[in-house]
Amino acid sequence: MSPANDKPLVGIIMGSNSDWPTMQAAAKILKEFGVPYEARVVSAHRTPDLMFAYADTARSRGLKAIIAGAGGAAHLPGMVAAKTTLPVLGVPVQSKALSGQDSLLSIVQMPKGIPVATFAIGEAGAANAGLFAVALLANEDVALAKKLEEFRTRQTQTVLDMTLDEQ
Ligand code: RP5
Repeated sequence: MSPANDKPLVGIIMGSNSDWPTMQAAAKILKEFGVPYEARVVSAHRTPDLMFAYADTARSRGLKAIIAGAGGAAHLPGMVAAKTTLPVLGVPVQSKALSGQDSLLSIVQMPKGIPVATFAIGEAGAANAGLFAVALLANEDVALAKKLEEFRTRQTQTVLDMTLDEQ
């Protein structure tokens, strides 16, 4: 899945299609900025061979970053990071049992040597992972950096324009 037919620069992967309502927030940001992406279900424990192949070939296929979302014992981002030197952005999906605390700790507590940039639990984290991927790409892309500046300016203006109802 990609907004254009361009080669994807960012891979969005997730452990299950039940993660997609959350991970769509990352896709929405990339689409808004015109960054070509792909989105796929890749499970660390249910499709381990696919996960290895995905991570192994990610750089040679032209990806610049991988956004990986998972819930529960969320080992997908860490395992993918173990198999590629691309930046891996981890999104803890809100789990039913522990509201995503388990996902967060599984992703954030990587032992030294294999980093995963970890974002907030749920949709906010997915959107911020999308924005972070844009910021990474913007280092080498002046037009994208300008779009990011404009996004921030609009966001600031939205808050400056906020009014409160009379009490
Ligand atoms: C994880 O288990 C997925 O990332 C998902 O968050 C969670 C539940 O998966 P399903 O049972 O909905 O497929 O692997």
